[in-house]
Amino acid sequence: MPPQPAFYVTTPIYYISGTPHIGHAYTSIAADVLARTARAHGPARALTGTDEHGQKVANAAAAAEMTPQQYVDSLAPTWRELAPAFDAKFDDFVRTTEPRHQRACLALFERMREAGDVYEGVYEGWYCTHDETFWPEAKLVDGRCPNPECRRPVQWLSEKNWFFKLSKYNQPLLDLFRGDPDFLRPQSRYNEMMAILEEGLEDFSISRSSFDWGIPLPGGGVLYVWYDALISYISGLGWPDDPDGLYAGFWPGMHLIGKEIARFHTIIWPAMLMSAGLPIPKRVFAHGWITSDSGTKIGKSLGNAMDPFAMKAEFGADSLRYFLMREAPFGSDFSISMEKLRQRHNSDLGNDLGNLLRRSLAMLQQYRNGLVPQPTEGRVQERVADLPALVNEHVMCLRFREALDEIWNLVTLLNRAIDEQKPWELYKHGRGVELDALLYDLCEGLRWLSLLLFPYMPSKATEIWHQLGLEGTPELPWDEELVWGRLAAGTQTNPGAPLFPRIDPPAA
Ligand code: ME8
Repeated sequence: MPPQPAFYVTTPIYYISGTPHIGHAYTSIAADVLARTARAHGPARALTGTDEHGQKVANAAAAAEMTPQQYVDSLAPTWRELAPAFDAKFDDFVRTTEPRHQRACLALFERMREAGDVYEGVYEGWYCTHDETFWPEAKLVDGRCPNPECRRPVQWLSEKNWFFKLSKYNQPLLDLFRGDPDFLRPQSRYNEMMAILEEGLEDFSISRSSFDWGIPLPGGGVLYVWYDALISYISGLGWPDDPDGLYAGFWPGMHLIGKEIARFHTIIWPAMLMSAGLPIPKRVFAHGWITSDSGTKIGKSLGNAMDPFAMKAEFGADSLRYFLMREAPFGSDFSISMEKLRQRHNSDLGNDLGNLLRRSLAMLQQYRNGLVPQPTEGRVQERVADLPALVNEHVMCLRFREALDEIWNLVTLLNRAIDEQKPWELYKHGRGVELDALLYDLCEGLRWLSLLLFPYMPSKATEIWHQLGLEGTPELPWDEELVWGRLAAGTQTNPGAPLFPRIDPPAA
């Protein structure tokens, strides 16, 4: 596989006033799978964080009888815990109240002003505080926020603000979309944004002046919270000073987002960057929503939020990670329930993968004292030659489920080899060469599975690694490690506890 350029992926920075739910865990886990796969090929970086300014936070702080700063400081630790709780490894966590972020925002604002793209004006129109979005009268639905997931009352604003000449970037954005259809995936979101671009863009307000919880601007007022939030993707790399060379080394990167914020990420953000003369993101992927069984988007404000920490307590982080990546194509909505989680845990993980490890190592123990035999020309080797490239390609194109399907072909192949070749009979009939070949294929196949599954299930993949008698972790370069025959003959395997003990429904 040719070396890949430095890889950078971000999650949205989550609204600090919310509570982490399974939807947030979903994006963070997906970003982690992507970053871990990229790290198997070269340098990679992942960023997450919290969105801490805006009117919604100011209102929530007032309701909690705290200053906004006290309020956000009290909530930040919970958000910091989200990624580590699901074994998602981020290189940095950016908070929009940090000085490094404020500096970057003001620097970008200044660049856009120097480009002649920022002017003073009066915003007279509607605003949805919950979505932190300006809405023209014509877009309202029954006088309320047009977002079907929100539909809250909107507020009339009349504010003297700074405006961004977004209209100037209408044509460059159309050119971008037409020239690079992969800029925004999946296709449904691309079509939606093209329709907005074809309808024509209007300039819009990038500051607020009726409250002060935001990044203060030199002449008064604060930056509009979305303008501020988007800049976190480069402030988190150290732009503009770039003391550690991270911006130079990793930007532009890829953004993973939920589909409801595609307009901000693929119209407003690239236009801001174009105006400031900076490179635009390589790609934006707007994934689907996790819904309840009735099809409603899961979210705290809808009262149906699923607590990811409770799910983890029942299934473990790896099983949950696997479920989220396997259940549906990344661009589609899907529903989640304890029953569905249980089903995948017991069947894919327990029966297919866990049993493969258990019976392979048990037979090796019984027939060869747990020692890996000499590698021989096995039948599996030729079947897996393309597997690493295929899995990598799927993951880099955000086809997590398809990548897992490919990996599972190897699980099935190995399980079938046991069922068809019946090692117990080979042993009984003294067919030692064939038995050794089969046992080697099983162990080497499991080593490959450990390396390929590490991005999805870091802790279970490491357990497989250790049960195979290998040291360290399978966080290793694929080019060097996914070479058939690297597992040394004579390795003493070390069978351990079942990987995925069965989980039964609670007694009725
Ligand atoms: O929008 N299904 O923050 P937020 C799948 N601060 N993903 C979901 C989800 C669900 N039911 N619910 C939430 C914001 N998400 C802004 C972002 S970025 C510069 C500023 C995930 O706390 C998904 O990634 O509302 C979605 O886009 C994000 O959480 C929204 O998080």
